[in-house]
Amino acid sequence: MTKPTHEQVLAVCDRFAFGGAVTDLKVCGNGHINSTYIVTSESGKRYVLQILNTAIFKDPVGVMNNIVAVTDHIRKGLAETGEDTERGTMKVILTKEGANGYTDDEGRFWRAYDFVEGTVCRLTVDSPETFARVGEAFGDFQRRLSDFDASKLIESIPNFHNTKKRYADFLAAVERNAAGRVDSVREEIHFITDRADKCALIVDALACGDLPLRVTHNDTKLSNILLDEVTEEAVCIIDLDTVMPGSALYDFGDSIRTGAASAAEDEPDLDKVHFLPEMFKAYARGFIKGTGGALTETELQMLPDGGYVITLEQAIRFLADYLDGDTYYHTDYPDHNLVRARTQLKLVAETEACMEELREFVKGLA
Ligand code: GN1
Ligand code: MG
Repeated sequence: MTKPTHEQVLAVCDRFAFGGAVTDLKVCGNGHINSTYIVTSESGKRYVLQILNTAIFKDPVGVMNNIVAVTDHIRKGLAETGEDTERGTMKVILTKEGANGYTDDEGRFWRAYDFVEGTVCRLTVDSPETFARVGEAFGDFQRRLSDFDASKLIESIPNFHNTKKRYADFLAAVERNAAGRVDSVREEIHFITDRADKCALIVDALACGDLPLRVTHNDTKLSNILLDEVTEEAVCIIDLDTVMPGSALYDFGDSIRTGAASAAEDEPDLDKVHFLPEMFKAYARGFIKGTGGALTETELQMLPDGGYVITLEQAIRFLADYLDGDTYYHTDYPDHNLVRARTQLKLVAETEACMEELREFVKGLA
């Protein structure tokens, strides 16, 4: 789909109930999937305007219905306990016609949110205290949705964290060799195929009922939570596109993947990339507290597997996209997906070396 012109974006703004004319419009580049703009209206209020990637999210209206239902539920809970309903969850801005999104003449699907002022989003954190708060917030998110009727949700991306399927898709990408890159990444491919059995850990435990199905966020990377710019308090969980039934371990794992790492997901210098057990521990403490004691014995025991499997899964996804010629993730340069895959593999290797220590630690918490 072609990039909209500035004038086209302004015309789209006019469709949404932004309370006044637009005085400023900026592109905001960070996500790997959707395209984001920051809109300021004459009232001074700011909004986030996004093009939802409909090659990936095939049912955009369904995705928005999910988000409206989930955020309404959370907001109701916040109101009941007198917490911050303004900044505590995302607020969808409807179109002037009252729809939860707008499809333009070229078929792009647009949606909008309130901009949460006074917050920052980070790719890495240094402080274990901050990361523990992030853990508590994501745990709390699951707790708040524990009484949400999951049958109201569509599955926005089927098999999203089906790591076995991700692995099979990866093997197919190796087989296709669409971009002719296989020979240059043999070592990475072998690293992954050596760990094929690990891809079954969470999927099989869910299938046999050892792990419960919950309503989960499924994309809990560090940059998907807004922190107060002054206090670093966790303020608002964003990017709810993939909220659907899943495992607590997915949410735990994706935060560990990004926050218990010493560098950003696309750090090209692997010497700077390390798994940080102390950050894992801080997050685990926060997460368990946030879930309010809801995690089962098996979930607790498998927290280290959550971090491990989701990091491996992400490596598989980045490398598969590299082999396919970068058709899924936005990339800024030709080897971007390979750089990303390599950081993930380094983290997998270092996590493996600490697994016993992590297991001992969570045993102590349980
Ligand atoms: C994508 O949407 P965004 O940029 O937060 C991806 C996640 C990956 C992540 C890797 C729908 O997340 O699954 O973990 O990139 N989202 C989708 O940074 O595929
Ligand atoms: Mg996203």
